[in-house]
This record gives sequence, C-alpha cells and structure tokens, in this order.
Amino acid sequence: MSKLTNPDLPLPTPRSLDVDGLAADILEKLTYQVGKDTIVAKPHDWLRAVILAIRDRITDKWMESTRKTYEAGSKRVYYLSLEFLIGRLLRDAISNLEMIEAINQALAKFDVDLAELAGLEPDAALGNGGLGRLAACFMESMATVDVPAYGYGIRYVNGLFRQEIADGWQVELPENWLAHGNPWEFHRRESTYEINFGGKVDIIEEVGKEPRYVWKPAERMIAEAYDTPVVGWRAKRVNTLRLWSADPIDPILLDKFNAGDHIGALQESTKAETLTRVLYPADANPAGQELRLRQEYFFSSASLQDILRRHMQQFDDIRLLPEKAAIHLNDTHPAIAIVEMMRLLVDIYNVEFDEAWELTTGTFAYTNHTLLPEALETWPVPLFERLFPRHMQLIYAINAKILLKARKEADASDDAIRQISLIDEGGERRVRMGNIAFLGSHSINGVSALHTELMKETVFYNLHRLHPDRINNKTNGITPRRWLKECNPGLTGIIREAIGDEFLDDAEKLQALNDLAEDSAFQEKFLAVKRENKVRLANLIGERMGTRIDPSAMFDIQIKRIHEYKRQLLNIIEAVALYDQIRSHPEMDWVPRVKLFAGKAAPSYHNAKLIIKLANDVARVINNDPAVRGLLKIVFIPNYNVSLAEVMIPAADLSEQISTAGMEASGTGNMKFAINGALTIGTLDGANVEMRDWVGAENMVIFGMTAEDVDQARAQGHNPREIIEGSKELSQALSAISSGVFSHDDPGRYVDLIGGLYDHDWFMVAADFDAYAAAQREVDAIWNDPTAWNVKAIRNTARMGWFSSDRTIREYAHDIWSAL
Ligand code: GPQ
Repeated sequence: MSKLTNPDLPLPTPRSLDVDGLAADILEKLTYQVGKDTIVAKPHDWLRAVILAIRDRITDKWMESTRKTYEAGSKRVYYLSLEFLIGRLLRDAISNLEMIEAINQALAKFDVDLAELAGLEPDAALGNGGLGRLAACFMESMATVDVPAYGYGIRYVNGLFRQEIADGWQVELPENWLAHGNPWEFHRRESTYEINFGGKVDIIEEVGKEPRYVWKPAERMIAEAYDTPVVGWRAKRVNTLRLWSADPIDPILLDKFNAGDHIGALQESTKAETLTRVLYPADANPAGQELRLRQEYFFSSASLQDILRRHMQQFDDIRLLPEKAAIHLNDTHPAIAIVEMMRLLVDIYNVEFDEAWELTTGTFAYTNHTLLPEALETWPVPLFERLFPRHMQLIYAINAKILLKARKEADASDDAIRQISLIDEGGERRVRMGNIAFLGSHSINGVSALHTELMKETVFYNLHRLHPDRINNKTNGITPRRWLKECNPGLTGIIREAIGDEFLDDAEKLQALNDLAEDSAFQEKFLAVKRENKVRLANLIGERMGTRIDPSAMFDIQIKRIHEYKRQLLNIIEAVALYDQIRSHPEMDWVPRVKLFAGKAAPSYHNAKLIIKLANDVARVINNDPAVRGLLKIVFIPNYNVSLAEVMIPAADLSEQISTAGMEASGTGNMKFAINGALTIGTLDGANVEMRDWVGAENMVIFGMTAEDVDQARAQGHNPREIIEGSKELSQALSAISSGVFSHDDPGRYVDLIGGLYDHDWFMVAADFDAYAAAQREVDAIWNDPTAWNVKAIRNTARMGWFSSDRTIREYAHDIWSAL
C-alpha cells in the first residue's frame, strides 16, 4: 500500500480558526519564524507572521484537497502559462477563507492594523497584462468550482518592470518582489528535474527492432519547484501554483576555480540564474530572443516531467494519460510542450509514434489570445535545431504525418498544405508554434465570440478546414471575489443588504439588482459608494502625484497596456479636441471630466512610449490652462499594476474600451469596470459585443467601425487624409499636436506619430474619430441626467454576473477538460 492511501498514518490537527487561536499563532510565528519580539517588530515582520499563520490554515485545506483528488482518482487539470499576474495575495486569501473579522480582532490585540500590513505586500507581477491576469483569475476560479488543478509557470526573480515617469517619459526599473522573501511559497528542494539543451542525437539500431534515438545534450541544468497554494472561495478547495526556478547542476566548477578562473568557475550558475531571472516585458508580440525560447522549453519540460511522474506514480499506465490529465496551453508560449510530450512518450516511455500522437492530442488543449499575425510565435529552424535537435526531428516526423493525411484525406491544395505545415518555408525557414499548438490539441479556443469566429476566418483558416470540430469559444471572465467583493467592499455591502448573499456564490444572482435600479433609496446608496471610491482614488493621486482632482467630475478611465490597437491615442486626440471646444465655447455647459490613464509600454515599442509622453505633455498644458476652468483634467498615473487597478476600477464612471474593431481578442478590464458600475464607451470588439447583449445596448455607448468595416477599409485602401481634412475638429487637434503646441521643447516630437495617421491609419484612429467624439457628447448628455446615469450604472452591475470566471472555468471543465 502506498503511504498516500494508508489510513493508519496520523493526520495533523487542523489549526484553530478562532480569534484566540489565531492571535496565539501569529505571535508564535513572529517569535519563532521571524525571530522578533513584539516590542521591536516592524510592520514587515508582522506581515510575515500573519501570512505564515494564514498559510498554515490554507495548508490544512490544501492537504484535504490533495488527498481527496488522490483518493477519488480524479482527472487533474494542468494550466501551463508563462505568465501569472497575481498581484497581492493576503486580502484575497483572508477573504476566501472568510477570516477577515477574525484576523482583524486577532491583530487588534497587538495594536496592529491589517489594512496597513496588506498595503506592504508587494504585487507578484509575473505577467504583462490580460493574458497573465486571466491565468490568475482562472487559478482562483478552478479552486472555487472544485476542479483539481495545477498552474505551472516560471518563478521570475524580476517580474514586470516598475514604471517611473521622468519628464513625461516612461523609465523602466527592475521590480524586486522577492526583496523581503516570499512567505507564501514552499520551496520543494526534492521536486527537481533535469532540463537539457543542445548537443546531438545518436541513433541506436538493433536488428529486428525500430531504431532508437538518444539525445546527447551539451548543456544541462536543474528545475526546482516553488509551490504557492491557491485558495478558492469559501476555501472549497486549495490548488497548487507550481513555479520553476533554474539551478546549475554544479554551482561552482572547482577545477576552474582552483586554476584561478574565479569568474569562469561560476559560469554554470550564472547561466541557470539568467534563465529564470526576468519576465519578457513584450505583450502580444514575441521578443524572438533565444533566452525566451529557452524559458519556454525549460518550464514546459519541467512541468511535463512532473505531470508524468505524478501520473505514473498513481495510475502506472501511460495510456490512461488523456483520461487522467488535461494539459492546457495558455497561448503558444508553452507550445513546445507538445513536442516535449512526444519526446518523453517515444524516447523515454517507449510508446510507438502514432499512439504517442494520439495520447498527446487527447491530452492537450490550446487557447489563442490574439489575431495579430505578428504575435503568433515562430522560431528560426537553425536556432531550434541547435537548441533542440531531437525535437526538430520529431517536428519533421509529425509534419510528415499531418501533411500526408491532409493531402490524402482532405485533398488539401498546395496553398493549404503550405499554410498547414509546421514549418514556414516562405523566406527564412521557421517553426510555427501556432500550428504545433493547434495540431497537437483536441481543442482550440478563442476568448470571445467575435474573436473565435475571426480565428476561423483568418489565422487558422486552413487548419480549421482540416479540423472543423476543434475550434470553440470560451468567453473570458474575471473573478468576482478580487474584482468586486475585495476591491469594492462598499458596493458589496449595499448589494448584500439589498439582495442577500447568494450572489457571492453565484454572480449571476446579481440580476436581482435589476429590480432596484429604479429604487431611489438604493440609487442613493449606490451613488454614495461610487463617491467614496472616487474620493479614495483622488486621495491616492494627490498623495502620489501631488495632482488635485475633483471627485464630483466624471472619472473617465483608460487603463491597460499601451498599444496602438488599444487606441489611447484616439482618447488623447479627443481630449485635445475637447480642450479646443471648451476654450472656443466657454458659454456652453461642459461636463467636468477627469481623463485618467495608466499602463506600461513594452520597452522596445517606440510609438507606445511616445503615446505615454504625449499623454503627459497634453496633461501638463491642459491642466495648467486657466481657460479650462477645471472642466478637463488629464492624469497619467505611473506604474499601473493589479493593486492600482483595484483602486481605480471601483472609482470609474466611464470605462474606455475603444480598440480597433477586430483587434482586441476579448478584454477583461471591460468586465471589471462594468461589474463595478461604470458605463462603457466602446467599439464592437472582443467581449464588448457580448457585454452589450447582457447589459443592454441602452446601458452602454457603442460607436465606430465594426470588424467588417475595418477589414473592408483595409482591403479597399481607405483614404485617411481625406477623412481628416473632412473633420474640422480632428484636423485642428492633429495640427496642434504635430506643430508642437504640447511640445515646445521639441516641436517635431509628434510629427511622425501624427503623420502616420494621414498616411495609412492602420488602427482607424482618424476613421473613427468623429464617431468617438459624438459618442463622448452622448456620454455627456447621459451624465447631465444623474438619475438616468445611475440607473444605467446599477444595471451594469446587475447584468454582468455571467462574466464571472467561474462560468468560464465551468465551460472549460465541461467542454474541454472533461474534469467536472
Ligand atoms: N493578450 Cl497574445 C495578452 O495580454 N498578452 C498576449 O501576449 C496576448 C494576448 C490578451 C488579449 O490582448 C486580450 O484581448 C485578452 O482579453 C487577454 O489576452 C486574455 O485572453
């Protein structure tokens, strides 16, 4: 009998959940783990002690969950992602354990304030934006809906860079989230795997047997696991986030050291440490660097070795893999895992090639997160071959199998064959990770209805024709715990008072608020909460930036990565046009607005960084012009991260979701704003389309070209110059920007940025401007009827429950993973 199933072994006594037990435990952690006396303990020491005490309680539930899965022989879900944008964990953990009151009371005994401690916790920013945050929401929802799941990723020492704004420009600084250690994680020194690179492949031939291939790598290192428990709502279940860190096999090369080469002696260490040191800060466009490919393989290989070890230990039959494990690829970043699985099955587990392919496709599923063709990863064949000689052989073998079948059974044309191939032969030969991910998976999903349809027609046109049953939609969602309950306790409080607690377990129960949208008492409370949240944000801005903003003005917010397709530029140009209008028509009844921006630009993305500078230049001029009379303020808040979003979103009146139609796969910020009672101004893009279906067209302001319009305009070659010249407001705003009105110090700064709009306007900024400006005036009109606005805001909150990531995860579990 395995130890895991031996009922006679004693179990630990679960940690007490009452206030006294908790207080005693916090004190014990402070004394014996942190090594501090209460009279000298600093806030960071208390934070560590509290986290350790909480972690014990989570661990009790964790063991329970693990045992349950093991004993039931349940299928496990493995979510492979190069990004997990977690943010802070303390408040989330305490809230999901339903221990907020108990901890507050326990800490009161020591005169320590929980909110102060929570504010000290660093954000775990192991991701860039939407894709990484989605992975974090999914981890929490998988625990909530009781799916046995493991997240697998990299434990980057430096997560996403810290952004400072110096003279209006973005400056990137390293973020050291591990500076004070990480009390949440368990370092598993025993869970290590060897990861190899380079070298050659030997063939071993024996008469009467299939030849065997043996990879003789040139470089070897170790992957070590760090586990963080992830608590679901009401601690229903605790799952594991397992992050890998690279270590050298020989930390010090003693022969080199003894020969006096002290630096050379450390070269293996340095190599390993470099591998998991930094997160690539490029969002939706591949960095294309060798180190990135090494990161992708490193964590994929470690994860698969771990998955197979666990599977064999429990089930002892590799053929049961698809029945007992679902491996999910978060975009193409871990797509090499498909080839690694083939290598492990064929070379190590001696499974015959065709069967190995069946097992692989039966186990893997893949989510695509963008249609931007430049974002579909490809790697030069020579680079791939140098790092992974055995994998390259397997890719050719898989390709042969697939192309033959496509030719024979699907009668594919030459052109279709070229598109289906795992190797791009046009120009420098490249390995196509998107095609590997698609062909190695039984399910390929998009992240909104529109995105999924466009996938079939564009990037995966030929692959979809080959496998018409594989592409399916799973519209994204957000966890209502972090993005409603925890970030907006005021709103949560009045909702509970009004409709009870059911919505906490089933977000769709928020619908009950519909009946209260016209209730003046509830309206008043809703308004008061919004006001409170706006004051909180105004205070943060005052403290951080010294800028004063008026909480009675409309808070109009655009927060997300800076990208041309997300069109922060459209928003800024509209601000400039509005500035002109306010000055030219002082007699008119302008709605006081604060336009707030935050977001990071990829360090190598020139135009994105220039757009940040423009926002700051425009802000400086407008905010200091007495003719504006405070009617318009522009604020760019530095260093956007999860914690800042948690303060900004509840304070928003208006949510800007204005991407070029057809380009934002889904968006998830759009959902967070709406559930917190902001109105959306947006295009018919990504999940905005489905939000309109749920929330009602009358409760959003939709404008601009559709994805079809954009497609047509691009195909037919539209003429942006003509459009600009036909719009007085737009041409004046553009002239002002490009002639240096906002950049006296360097009048030519924006000539190229604005010139691009006249010449090609790929993102339809000029083409959509008039519609956008008109939509903004429509927003003003609604604002001028405060009750009408408030009713719409309440209806947004009431009708957004479907966008809970619990719903999304149930769909994945049911349709893709067969795990519920
Ligand atoms: N997304 Cl490919 C990212 O955040 N990073 C990426 O590298 C890719 C996509 C986003 C996408 O732009 C959003 O529209 C989605 O809502 C989000 O992924 C989650 O699906």
